[in-house]
Amino acid sequence: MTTPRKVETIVITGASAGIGEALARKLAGENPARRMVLTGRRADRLMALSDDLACATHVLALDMRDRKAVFEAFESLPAEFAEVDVLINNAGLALGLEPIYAADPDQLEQMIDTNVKGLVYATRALLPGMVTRKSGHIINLGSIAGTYPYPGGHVYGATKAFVEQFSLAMRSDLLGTRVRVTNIEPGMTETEFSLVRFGGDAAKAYEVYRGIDPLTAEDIAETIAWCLSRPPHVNINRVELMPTAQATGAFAVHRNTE
Ligand code: NDP
Ligand code: 8X3
Repeated sequence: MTTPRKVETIVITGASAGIGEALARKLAGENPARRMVLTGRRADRLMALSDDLACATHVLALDMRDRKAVFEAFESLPAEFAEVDVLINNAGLALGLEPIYAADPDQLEQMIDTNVKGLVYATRALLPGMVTRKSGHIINLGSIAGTYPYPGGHVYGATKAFVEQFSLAMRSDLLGTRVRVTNIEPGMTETEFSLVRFGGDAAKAYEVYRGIDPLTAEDIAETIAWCLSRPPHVNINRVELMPTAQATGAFAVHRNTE
């Protein structure tokens, strides 16, 4: 048995807000010796976060939908960040809540390109190094929406179902490499998620969480940190978590009215 490498270099996609930002703060706070690559489209947010963190950071202003940019950036990381131990595939979004027959095709495409294709690009770019070093951990942000459908969730939920299956499938391919894969599947978590989903409509976003105690970005960050801190022989395949105030519902039935 060789001694596993200590977790040191961590890539977080979508670190400019919400869960990604909370996780960067949590992991840097736990161990300032860590090195962190922070990605997102909003460079100003990433720079401000980087200034706040005690650990060494490398900021990548990057649109995850841009395949060439993602591969180039991750395959040419500065030497001190090049040996990535952990990839947090967090960048993602939901857009709209209209039924599929009325949804905006551009929004549908943006969800697929970000949540599915962007996640695959980052994974494909960074996995070879992990496999060669026989050490690594990929944490994907799935969702309860990948398991339980809800009206208007169609493509968003389907992207997260992809993430769920992709995570399990990767475990098959990675057997024997010591690289771990975990899918985190949260329910309602109050971040900028609903603001983004409703195109910046703060009143609509507020309604989503009104009167309940939703999960927080910090709750998810703690869950991820716990998964990362398990000993190397333990792979947490998936974690599904919801606010106590949320549950799945009964099947919906439409009755003919005569
Ligand atoms: P936020 O909207 O607060 O954060 C989303 C992050 O993703 C931002 O940093 C954003 O950065 C980044 N992002 C979005 N699109 C792109 C893109 N094209 N390229 C690069 N980065 C992008 O939402 P959350 O923190 O809540 O969401 C994080 C993940 O968690 C998502 O995958 C989401 O689906 C998942 N999730 C969220 C839940 C919730 O209820 N909040 C529940 C279950 C899962 P920027 O805009 O700067 O590019
Ligand atoms: C986000 C959770 O239930 O709003 O993935 O789709 S939900």
